[in-house]
Amino acid sequence: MSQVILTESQGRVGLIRIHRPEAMNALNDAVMDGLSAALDQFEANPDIACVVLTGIEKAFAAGADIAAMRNLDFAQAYSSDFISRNWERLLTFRKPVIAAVSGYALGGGCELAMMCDMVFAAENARFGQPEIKIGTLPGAGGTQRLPRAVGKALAMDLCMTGRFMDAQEALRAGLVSRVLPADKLLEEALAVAQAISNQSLPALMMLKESVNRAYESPLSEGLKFERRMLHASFSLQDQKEGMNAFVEKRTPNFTHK
Ligand code: DAK
Repeated sequence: MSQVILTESQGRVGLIRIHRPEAMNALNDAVMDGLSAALDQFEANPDIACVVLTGIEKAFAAGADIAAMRNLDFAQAYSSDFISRNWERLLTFRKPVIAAVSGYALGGGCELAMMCDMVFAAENARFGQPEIKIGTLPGAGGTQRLPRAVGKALAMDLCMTGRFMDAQEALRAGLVSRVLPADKLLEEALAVAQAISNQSLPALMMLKESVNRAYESPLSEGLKFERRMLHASFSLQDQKEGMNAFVEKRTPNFTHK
């Protein structure tokens, strides 16, 4: 595993840290390849049910590495499928992922947070899509996921001005679900991840797939998909265990089957 990505397991939770402090965690090939490898490892491990993705105190990630990409020309960017090839892994990761954001989440860093299932922000978090200030535009979903998360007006405001949004504004806008003191961020994210990881893993995965359908299909198709997933969940041993435990007034013992 590359040193810019640090991983550890705590119970059924996998923790991934982006660690490139000299460049505000700017995202280069080493970071994205390392992140993909870490996700592969946690996806393949049946004892991991939830992942927390975090950075350093000053930055979740201040965007794609500007120094590394500034001299690219169109032909190189297009033919090498610049960035796309190692930026998609989070999107195919099937277990729940919490982004724990402290400091800057800018450009590709904000886009990376938005690829996670939920975002917790420290009080010092700053979100933005400042690509316009360096003569370009968001390229990893900022123009698509940001309007879905916060609405068109605020997305245009952030993308066109390049201004940063603080944690409270991000909470009001719906980009993040919790704001925490910086020194409690990771503790809380890990505690929530532990609680989630005690639920039935296949049911969590079906739930994640169903919520993501809300972004990919019209309401009627999403509702149909959700209904079929619900029917399928009745084939899980965990569904029987969960409902029996409720009726018998005891804590369920999920086996993730
Ligand atoms: N890239 C490279 N280095 C960066 C960086 C970045 N994005 N952000 C910060 N650094 C480096 C700085 O150059 C500096 O390095 P040294 O000078 O010490 O060597 C070090 O980190 C500390 O930064 P500062 O000295 O600037 O620290 P400050 O506290 O004064 O300011 C800041 C922090 C985060 C506000 C500032 O560094 C800043 O504005 N950074 C740039 C933010 C930005 O513009 N981000 C968007 C980048 S464009 C694509 C997918 C995605 C993308 C593109 C394509 N495809 C799928 C095709 C994404 C594009 C982007 O993200």
